[in-house]
Amino acid sequence: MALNLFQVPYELVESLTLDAEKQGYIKNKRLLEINPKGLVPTIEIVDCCQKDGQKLQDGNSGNSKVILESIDVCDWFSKTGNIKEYVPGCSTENHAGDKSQSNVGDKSNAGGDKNSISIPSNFSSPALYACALWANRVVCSPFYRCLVRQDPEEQKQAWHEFQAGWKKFVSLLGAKHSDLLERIEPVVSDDPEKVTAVVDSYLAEVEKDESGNSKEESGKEDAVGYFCSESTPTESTPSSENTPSLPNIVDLAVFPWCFRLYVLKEYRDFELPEKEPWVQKLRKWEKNMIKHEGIQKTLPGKDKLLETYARYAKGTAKSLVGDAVRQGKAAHEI
Ligand SMILES: N[C@@H](CCC(=O)N[C@@H](CS)C(=O)NCC(=O)O)C(=O)O
Repeated sequence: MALNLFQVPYELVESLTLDAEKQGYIKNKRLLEINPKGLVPTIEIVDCCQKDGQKLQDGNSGNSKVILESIDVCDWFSKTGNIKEYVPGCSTENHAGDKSQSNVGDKSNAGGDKNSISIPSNFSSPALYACALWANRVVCSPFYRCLVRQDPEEQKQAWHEFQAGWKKFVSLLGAKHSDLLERIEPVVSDDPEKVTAVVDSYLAEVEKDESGNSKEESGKEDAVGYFCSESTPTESTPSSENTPSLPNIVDLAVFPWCFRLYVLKEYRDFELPEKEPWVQKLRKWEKNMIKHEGIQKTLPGKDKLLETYARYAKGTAKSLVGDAVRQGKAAHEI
């Protein structure tokens, strides 16, 4: 998603192929060389350019740099500021929203001058990164537990946690919550529990402030915002004039688990209470996320996803994630 959103040219290498029993994966040899866990996404930047005279090796071999973990990939991009300094063939213009996507996914076009790859400074920060890890814990991990665990009581418990995670995320949409990031900053490199505690105490204050004032922001169709940040672009905002506001690292971290909600309906008959205001807000956020062409392009076909998750739902999937969750670990711990 981040690569598409910022129009970073890349070559997609499908690295997980189903085995003959269709339960486990045959993993690409190069993937296992650069990421012994064999998890995707794994990004390899070959022929890395120099930055301030220093090659970006970071323990990786030669001139290539490897980045593991989806959240770290997003964070790395934001740290580079301007990708062109690192990725061969990138152009030098300023960021131009997410209008033209012509070279995405097509290495042969890498080098086109039309595309510009400068990452907005508010895409990630130490506090947002910590929040992305938090969001991943409260949303992604319960999703896998709903699906992989076979005990109906455990599934229900996980569904309860999954909804609670989403409810918290939704409560933190919009620029008015940017204060939270200041509170997170002092605990970013600490125990993740501290980040959770700061988020929860902030949410308790928000709830207290808002009690008695339960009116939803009706009428402000697109004013939902992103995680702790400003509103999304509306249909009427011409993206050619201003750089439209983009989702940040936290929005990207959780979006796949919103898009996959129908999987839980299909296999567990779990459904969000669509009429509740927080779910409506979540759906508006989802709609705004999908408005970005770069995000749209990453969406897998719904039937394909159902097929992929069927073996997780039956508890037969042989994969690092499937095995870990079956053994009682959280998906974010692998
Ligand atoms: N924490 C990792 C998780 C990645 C992950 O779970 N990837 C799955 C596909 S979405 C995978 O590679 N599965 C193969 C396996 O479990 O063996 C991240 O966010 O990048």
